[in-house]
Amino acid sequence: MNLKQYLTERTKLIEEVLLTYLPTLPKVAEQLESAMRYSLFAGGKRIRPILALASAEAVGGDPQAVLPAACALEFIHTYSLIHDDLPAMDDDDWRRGQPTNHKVFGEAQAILAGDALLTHAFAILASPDYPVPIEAEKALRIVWEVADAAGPLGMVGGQSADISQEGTVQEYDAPTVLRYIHTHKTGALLRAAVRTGAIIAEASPEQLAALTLYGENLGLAFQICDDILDATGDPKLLGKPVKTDAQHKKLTYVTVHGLEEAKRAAYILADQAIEALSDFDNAAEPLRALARYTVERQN
Ligand code: GRG
Repeated sequence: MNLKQYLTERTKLIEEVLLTYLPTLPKVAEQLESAMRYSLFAGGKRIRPILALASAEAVGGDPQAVLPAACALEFIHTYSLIHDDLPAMDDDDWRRGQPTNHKVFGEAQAILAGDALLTHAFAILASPDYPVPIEAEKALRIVWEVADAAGPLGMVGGQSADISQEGTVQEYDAPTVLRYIHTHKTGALLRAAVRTGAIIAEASPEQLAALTLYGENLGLAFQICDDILDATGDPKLLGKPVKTDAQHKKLTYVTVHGLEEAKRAAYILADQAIEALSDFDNAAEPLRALARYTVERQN
């Protein structure tokens, strides 16, 4: 399959729908709308929504039915990046080749933009205006899946662990802590993307288990590649400075296991993700191609 064309088409579709979910605010709150729009349309790869759509496709579902959940995941991802860049967290000035949200709108509006994107994601998920009707019970299950992945048992827990271990690595069992950080900070939302697509598309329990395994392996591979790119990537392609993990004394796969082992682990995990789909037919080809792309990407 032509992954480049697939990604272009999917990105276009997702961006059209994302725009419809961006709330229009009155003039007094226009700063908030602008700050939300700025980061939502700053050139992200849209991996999480694309995974949700591809997962639905893999079980013969209608990608249209997944679009609200896919967009909600991108809202949450965007909030996490805005907050992660704040001075209180990573204090980054650049993301995706552009000044970070707080550099343009100030810290207060950046915090609020993150808050608004997170909260609005759940308004999208719980809205009665689904383009393809969805049963209330299924909608509630999706809300739970996303909340669980984004909150203290998922991404926020992982981010907290990541911040609290900075510079204190010797006090912990580094590989175990690293695994917790990776599976929670990054893995949980990617796993949820794959699962929500599958659940909305009525995957069987066996299909859901296989797709969950795919999502877990992909999530780990994705974060290990992020660590590799921070250590060795091209800042022009990444749109942000590199080697910041070392500056922040972050625990990364590269610092804990070394660069060669990180590359090896990423490829093994991508292979395991693909292997998890062995009972799926050609409809899962986009997911297989996405696993390969995850470990070959340059940004
Ligand atoms: C602030 C609650 C909170 C969480 C932050 C996402 C995150 C957790 C931190 C960002 C820093 C980082 C490197 C996280 C790992 C996840 C990751 C690789 C994020 C970047 O995702 P991409 O590559 O980003 O999908 P784009 O720019 O393509 O949208």
